Amino acid sequence: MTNRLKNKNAIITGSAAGIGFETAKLFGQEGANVTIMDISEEAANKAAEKLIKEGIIAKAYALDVTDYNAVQTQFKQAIEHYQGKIDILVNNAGIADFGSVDNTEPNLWQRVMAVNIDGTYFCSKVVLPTMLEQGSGTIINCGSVAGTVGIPGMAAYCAAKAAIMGLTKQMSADYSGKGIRVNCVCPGTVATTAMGQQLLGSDTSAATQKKRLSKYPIGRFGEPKEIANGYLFLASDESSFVCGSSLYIDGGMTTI
Ligand code: NAI
Ligand code: 1HS
Repeated sequence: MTNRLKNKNAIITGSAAGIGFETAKLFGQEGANVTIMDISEEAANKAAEKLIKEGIIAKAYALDVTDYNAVQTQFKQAIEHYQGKIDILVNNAGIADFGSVDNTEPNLWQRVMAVNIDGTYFCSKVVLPTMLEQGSGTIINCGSVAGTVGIPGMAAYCAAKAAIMGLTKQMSADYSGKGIRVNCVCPGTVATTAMGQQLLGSDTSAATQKKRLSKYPIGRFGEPKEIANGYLFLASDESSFVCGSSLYIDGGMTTI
């Protein structure tokens, strides 16, 4: 532990599992008071218990980031729980699904957009009044390589992630002069999470694996900790001059 987030209060959405959980753990190990928020109440509670057992200060809340009323209620409680101060928001919650425009049904399109982009907007909207009053804070959104290049058969997801990356720059333009930095991470495939497994699907044949990996110059997929490290950099004061950036953590996927 190097205490890079000592005395910072951090809310991480979608943090009961995967990249979000790894981020909550890392932030806690770096001295932050952590708020786990996740659509799965049971998983959120278990995640917080795990962190508390490690000596981390953590509290869990059930939250569907697409429900604006719930976002308002749960964030109010979460911010109050840590004495009304909020230093870090990580808009990590996201879902992916498959379909090209011609065969994506509107309800799937709307759900993918809702969780990724509406959720990012809702959660940011409710922390901003406190951050503006403080004159400090950092918001980190979750883009993707899919927000930069077209991934065949992922229309809604690519659109949602591109929107998040655009919103990141826009928010940075509005708030960086007010002490609030806004950035995003853009991960490449992290195969070990539930989303990674969904992405890779059931075809785990060597030929398919080789084809997928050929998109990654580094020759492997990412690990949740590698994305958490990016969130940590953007959350910490080490990135104090970094505003509105997209940090690609993708093994070079977007370079070829
Ligand atoms: P995951 O599926 O393993 O975990 C996502 C977490 O978010 C789960 O705990 C889930 O319950 C929660 N969640 C889902 N919908 C929610 C909602 N409406 N409200 C609150 N919580 C909700 O996913 P993973 O892989 O950890 O992804 C995290 C973020 O990283 C996502 O934004 C994803 O789009 C992004 N990402 C993931 C990549 C990957 O290959 N795994 C690559 C690029 C970006
Ligand atoms: C789900 C995540 O945002 C990554 S989409 C990229 C898929 S791949 O074709 O580069 O493995």
